[in-house]
Amino acid sequence: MTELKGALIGCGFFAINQMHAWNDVDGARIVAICDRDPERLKVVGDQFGIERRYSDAEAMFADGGFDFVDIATTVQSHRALVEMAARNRVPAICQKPFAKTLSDAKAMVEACRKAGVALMVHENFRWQTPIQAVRKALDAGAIGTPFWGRFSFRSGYDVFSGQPYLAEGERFIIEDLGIHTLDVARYILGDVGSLTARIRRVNPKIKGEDVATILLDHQSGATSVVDVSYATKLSKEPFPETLIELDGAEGTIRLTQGYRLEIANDKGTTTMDVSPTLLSWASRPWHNIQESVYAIQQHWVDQIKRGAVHSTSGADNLKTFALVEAAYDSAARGQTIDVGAMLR
Ligand code: NAD
Ligand code: 89V
Repeated sequence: MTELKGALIGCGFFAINQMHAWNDVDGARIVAICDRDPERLKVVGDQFGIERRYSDAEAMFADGGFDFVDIATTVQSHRALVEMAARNRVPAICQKPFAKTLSDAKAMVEACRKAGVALMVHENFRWQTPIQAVRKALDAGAIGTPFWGRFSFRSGYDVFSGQPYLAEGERFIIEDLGIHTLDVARYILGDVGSLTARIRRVNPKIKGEDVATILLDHQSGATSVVDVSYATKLSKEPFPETLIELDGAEGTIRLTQGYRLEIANDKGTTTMDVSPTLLSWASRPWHNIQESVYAIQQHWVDQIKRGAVHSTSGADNLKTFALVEAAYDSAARGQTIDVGAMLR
């Protein structure tokens, strides 16, 4: 198959990473971009040398000439744009959060299924080098069957400077960041049967919650805790590292700050540096996320070429998105939520 041609919608803060990554990906390139803000269209068009520029996505689809669309807008427009891609029979990548509600997300998956086009959610955290290293250690049987886990992201980083809209929503940390951590928990310990959550807002300058603690009952029988905070001021800022603890029948895995992976079992203790690569266009501390953007976009192309389903397909992401909704529901009602029932 020849090189895939892509179109990107949404030329904002994060799209810069996606555009750099498309330059590095083998087998695809971006031929058209779209943003309703003319300034952002010019900045990204000029920086990446893209001549075909649109302020209206319908007009871009009408002109065609691309094999897939990469939707990098914020959540409000995701459903309309994914359904537009489906109507035009164009495979689509959609940024997280996939949708505003689980019922929107289900409709988006159904629209793409009916149209027969691939749909992948840009859920990149599971593609981070340290997370992949944990997955490989488990797959190699390093600790036997895991029975307990903790997936932790605690930070005092000023995330609002790059993404000011995050301070304005009724929902914040679970919808924006916890969604990644919940996805990692699923990726490592499998799907979830039920969940209990507690949330709070510490920073008085924002609208939504900035702290969440979530207890997950995995279908495998394992129990895990997902804890996320943007109100945690540590002596050494860990942003944007996800720290992991896993206890298995035959050993333990610890992914600690500074990208250190420790595996302890009856053979002894091994410690590895699982730092992400600093790509030529990347900058610390974002390089971990930036490398995972490249990895997930390469995966998009590779699976399209193989005709295979993506790791974070729309259908897969429904199971992560259900955890987000269940967490808000649990926190509001003070009850444990049956996640399986939400997906039936
Ligand atoms: P942003 O507001 O900086 O950029 C969004 C852009 O989309 C804006 O330029 C806006 O004009 C444009 N846009 C919105 N609706 C449009 C439409 N219908 N047609 C054309 N253009 C439209 O937002 P951002 O910070 O870049 O975030 C974008 C998405 O990326 C969000 O969903 C966010 O959660 C996600 N994100 C993901 C990661 C990650 O690691 N996966 C990191 C940061 C942000
Ligand atoms: O993934 C995101 O959407 C980002 C960040 C990693 C900073 O939380 O907002």
